Amino acid sequence: AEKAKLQVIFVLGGPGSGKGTQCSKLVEEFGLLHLSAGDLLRAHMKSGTPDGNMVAEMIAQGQIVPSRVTISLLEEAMLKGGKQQVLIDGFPRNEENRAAFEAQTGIEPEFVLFFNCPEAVMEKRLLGRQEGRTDDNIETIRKRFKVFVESSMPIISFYDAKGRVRKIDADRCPEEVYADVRPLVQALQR
Ligand code: UP5
Ligand code: MG
Repeated sequence: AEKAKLQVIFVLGGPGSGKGTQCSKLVEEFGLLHLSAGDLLRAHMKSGTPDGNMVAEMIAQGQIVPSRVTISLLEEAMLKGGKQQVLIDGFPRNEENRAAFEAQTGIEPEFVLFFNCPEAVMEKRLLGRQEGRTDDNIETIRKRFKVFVESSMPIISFYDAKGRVRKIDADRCPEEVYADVRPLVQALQR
């Protein structure tokens, strides 16, 4: 039998734009594999290896971890997950991430979900979150916003130029946002 081709959706948007929240809803309805690069890196932080310590430091500073680390975590999780459809949440974050992922895996995304949200709204959400993340303090939040604008927005522009971006107004309640997200992913189901 022919091996089914992996279908990847990149889920991008600023810190606190609702990537994780919307991915959970998609998993619940469609059963695809959800890989949050940030969650994988936070788990890796706890490994106590030199790489793990570097990751902890970079996350606390809101900096982008080298793709070597992130891509190996994503590849391992994709293999282990064993699903045909994969949501990659919070990656690629810069040109280095994007180019390395494409070169190493040969995967191009079906499309890019882009959650567009004003910074003031994202800031309020992140400050309200009670998960104890080392980067949910106002100083690091401001650094994360700056990195998003300078390094991650160009990736969205890159895919937009290829007609691959599906832009969603994320400044609404989760259910209203999902009403726009759902049909995009539904269209990939057979
Ligand atoms: N919330 C969600 N949706 C809402 C809505 N519609 N209305 C009102 N409230 C809403 O949501 C954030 C909060 O808002 C929650 O409390 C939620 O209930 C509420 P969430 O769904 O968690 O938003 P999300 O976009 O996932 O926010 P997150 O903080 O996870 O985004 P980041 O992009 O900042 O975090 P990530 O985990 O992707 O990355 C963290 C760090 O890891 C990066 O800064 C970087 O240092 C490192 N990293 C890399 O180096 N490389 C990578 O590839 C990935 C990460
Ligand atoms: Mg998240």
